Amino acid sequence: MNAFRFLHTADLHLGTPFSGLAKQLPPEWLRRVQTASYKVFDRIVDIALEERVDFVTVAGDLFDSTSVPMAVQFELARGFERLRDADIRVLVSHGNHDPLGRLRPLAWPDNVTVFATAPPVPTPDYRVPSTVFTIRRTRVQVSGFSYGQPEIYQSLADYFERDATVDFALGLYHGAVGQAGDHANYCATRLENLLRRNFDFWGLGHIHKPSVLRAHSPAVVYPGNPQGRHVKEEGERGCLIVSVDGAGRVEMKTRVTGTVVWRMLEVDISGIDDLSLAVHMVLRSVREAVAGTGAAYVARVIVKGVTALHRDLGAQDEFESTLEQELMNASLPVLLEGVEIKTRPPVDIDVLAQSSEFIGEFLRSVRSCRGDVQAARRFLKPLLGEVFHDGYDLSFDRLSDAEIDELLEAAQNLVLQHVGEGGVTA
Ligand SMILES: [Mn+2]
Repeated sequence: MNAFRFLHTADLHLGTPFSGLAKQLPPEWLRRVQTASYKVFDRIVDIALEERVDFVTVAGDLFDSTSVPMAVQFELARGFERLRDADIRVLVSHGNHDPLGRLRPLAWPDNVTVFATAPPVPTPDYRVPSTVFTIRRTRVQVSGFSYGQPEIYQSLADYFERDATVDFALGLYHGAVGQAGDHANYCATRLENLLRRNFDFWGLGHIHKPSVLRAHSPAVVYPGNPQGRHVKEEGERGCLIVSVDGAGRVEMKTRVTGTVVWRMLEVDISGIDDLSLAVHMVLRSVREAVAGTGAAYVARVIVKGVTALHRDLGAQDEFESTLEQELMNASLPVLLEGVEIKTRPPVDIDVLAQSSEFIGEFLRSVRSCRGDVQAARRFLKPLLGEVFHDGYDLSFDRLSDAEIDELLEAAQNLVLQHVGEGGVTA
């Protein structure tokens, strides 16, 4: 076989409305983030042309939803045309966000292959659709399926079949391989199930955090979404350039695509008892995080540590606007998305916990909850049921163990802030 290369991406979520950010970001930054997301396919096309790849694969969630603005569909078509003009074919599978058949009818140029939908419950004779093409006398198979509805739970790994005549077989799989983390368990399967199919490369989609589940023979990779959409999708984002040599060996590199980078910055101010030093430390950590990449950043700053400033920082809004002002003065390309204060006052919690007053009882119950997450859930659910009502993202039961622990710590810190004031004494 001869060497070739391709670009793999997934989870572009074109047309994402960023409804949650409208309140948090000033209008010009909201526009910047929106543009970054709408234009991400353009940057991917630029990279494909620059890297002279032979084809491009997309493993689902090209669109954020089936009701994206029509203009977004046309913009995508223009990107496909630029690839067609460079003789680059595109292989697309649709995911849970953009199930096939629910989108407006708009024909793509003829360099684009869209994989047909998989039945939600396949019959034993079902096979995932494949297309085979030749690049400089090398026969390449790409197999993939589209979602025809927003939810498919069954693993489809066993329905991939290698064509015996090809030099290289590539599978596109939009779903949860191994641990799904925060993502829904769609098409949940295990790495072993994919490995059994004797393919040479698995281009995954669905999980937005980039991760290499296996580096070679075969490589199994989540490229991550090429543009983060909120602070939990932090860090530089990109697409994968995969080079295959004459022996079928795979080499991967990431090309950065995101122009707005989200950052979660933890700053430990333990022992600092002067506000200007605290602000200085935050600024230094921001400066280090954004050094020399040319991207625009949106950062959430988390201030932690044991400090006598704990009570002063309790006026979070004031600290946030001060930081905003100081960041602006330092002319760093950073917008503050928010500030979380997770400091603790320099008090001896062990001593306080022995108190027979409210504070002792409070600290003891926090401690016992933190030692037993099931007990914590039983204790907190009736108290927080009103706050975390049963919406998709807001239900109490969807909180992870780590989030429960964070809540408990935040409650403890809030109460400790008032130690020494009237009513809360050791
Ligand atoms: Mn997705």
